[in-house]
Amino acid sequence: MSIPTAAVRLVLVAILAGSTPTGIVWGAVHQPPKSDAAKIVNAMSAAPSAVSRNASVMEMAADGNMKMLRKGTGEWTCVPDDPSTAGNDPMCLDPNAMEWLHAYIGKSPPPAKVGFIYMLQGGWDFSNLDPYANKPDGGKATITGPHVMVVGPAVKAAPGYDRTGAGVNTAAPYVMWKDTPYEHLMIPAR
Ligand SMILES: [Cu+2]
Repeated sequence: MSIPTAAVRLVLVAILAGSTPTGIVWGAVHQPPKSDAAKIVNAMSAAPSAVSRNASVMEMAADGNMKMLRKGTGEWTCVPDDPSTAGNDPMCLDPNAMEWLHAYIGKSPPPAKVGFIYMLQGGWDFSNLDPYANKPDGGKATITGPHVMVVGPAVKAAPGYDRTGAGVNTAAPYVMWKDTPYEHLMIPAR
């Protein structure tokens, strides 16, 4: 894989120019990337370039099927912003985390493995309790800044992570979707 072309970089500048510097308002004005090139740049922004440079980029369709936008040479997979949420939430996943993601999409039990996910652009979730919520908890979405995630059944009941649920302080390490098969650790990276 080569470095992004000038055209792709221009798209990135356009994406950045469309956002405001304040996190919360920024989520409200976010425009999901439209072209494949823009989706690839967006997906790669979820992780350090040393990770995303060689990653495959796959888009998740509404039916849960994954579409390959770019085949990478590395083990990691980056997924662009989920257009069904108001925030910019691309991610880069290791192979175990991809298995976990597929289990979540298919509503099947996740494998007994530990996976890792980068979300350095932040995350936007309808609910910190319900993995399949499609409206905000009590009118309030769970919005997290740049973070990494540890997924898999082994993280259940890990000490040191806030299990408040709805209304959790997302600036400190916390548990998302507690007491569900998709319980995972959310760890702010900044
Ligand atoms: Cu996340």
